[in-house]
Amino acid sequence: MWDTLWVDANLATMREGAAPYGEIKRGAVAAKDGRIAWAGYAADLPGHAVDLAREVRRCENAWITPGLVDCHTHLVFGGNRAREFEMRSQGASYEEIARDGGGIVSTVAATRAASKEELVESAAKRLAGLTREGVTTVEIKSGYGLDLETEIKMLEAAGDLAALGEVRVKRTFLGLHALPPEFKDDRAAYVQLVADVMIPVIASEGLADAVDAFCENIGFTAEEVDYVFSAARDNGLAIKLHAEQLSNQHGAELAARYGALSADHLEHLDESGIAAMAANCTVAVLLPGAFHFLRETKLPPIEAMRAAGVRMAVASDCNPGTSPMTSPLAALNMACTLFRLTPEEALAGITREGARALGILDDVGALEVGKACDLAVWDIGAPAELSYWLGAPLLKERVFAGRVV
Ligand code: DI6
Ligand code: FE
Repeated sequence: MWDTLWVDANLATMREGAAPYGEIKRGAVAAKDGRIAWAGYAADLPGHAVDLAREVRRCENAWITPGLVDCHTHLVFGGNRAREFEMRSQGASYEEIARDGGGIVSTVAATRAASKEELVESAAKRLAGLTREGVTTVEIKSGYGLDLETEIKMLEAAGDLAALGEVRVKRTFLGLHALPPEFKDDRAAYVQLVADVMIPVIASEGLADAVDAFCENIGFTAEEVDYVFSAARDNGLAIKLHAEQLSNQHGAELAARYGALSADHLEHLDESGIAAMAANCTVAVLLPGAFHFLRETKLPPIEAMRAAGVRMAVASDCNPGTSPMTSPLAALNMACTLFRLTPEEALAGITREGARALGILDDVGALEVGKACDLAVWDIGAPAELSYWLGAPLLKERVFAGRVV
């Protein structure tokens, strides 16, 4: 006997190699103990719905997709940067503001000043924006503390969000996000602190699953990132990288050499970076929200990545500076309108490929027996509508670990 059975539904399973979207019209999905126990054509169910599950939910022809996986966010932070947004509207550039002590560093001050409870409270509101549109797994980066105490406070706040029991959370330590003001005359000492002190503590306390860095002319050099990545590897943490967002630092190649799960942004990625990512199965995480907010004009090399077989994920990059966006569906729309992904690629990007970019494809990202029963039930007539509408209330029901939440 299953716990719950969803019927009168169409499934976009997002399984590979099958029909577009892994589509199953007139399908059904069953949950047992939080996992998917059955998924397929309703006609193939092994009996009458009411005899098969304790609860039968009729979906009135809605579409069921895997719960969305937002694989790149900076959801936990203090304050916001609406003032900087105003300055940008008067002509200041992101880089100018960053060099002036604004930008990331101003969020660092606000995050250091906030209590863990305050961080949880403000992030919970942003998380509600994501879950309202079907997110069931979210990655959350630290990186606005830049000292051990505040980085731990951020990672614990992310852990507290997970403890609310509404989403899965993967945590990423982003020590090399910006140079903290107190180290402005000694970069090397900060890089050493991150690699030799922070990473071992964070790894041994189980506070993060992965390490990320901002490899950029206003961030850290490939050499500095290399030093920190080797500490990540030695401490058993997965690797991700903000690469080639504003300039080409050949960060994606470095990340790929470390077997990184993903390289993210990638507007300035070149052929050798693409080849390295393809060879190492490093996922390209596309962040059209940041592209949009920065009014960027250089497009990531989508066509070349597609041709090389690089997997592409799509995420919100929710952060106070370059992507104050809490809408995964807006990210899908922008991935299609700005980056020319197909709606199918975009949806795969925020389900299956997002899961791959987090190293949890065995567990989530597609409607497959054995995976967690994380579902989004949508009031739409075809899956392309998820990328097509902007701002429409499409979600009918969200299911986390088999429970309707
Ligand atoms: N790249 C980004 O887009 C965000 N971080 C990063 O390394 C921006 C973070 C911020 O401006 O607060
Ligand atoms: Fe980011």
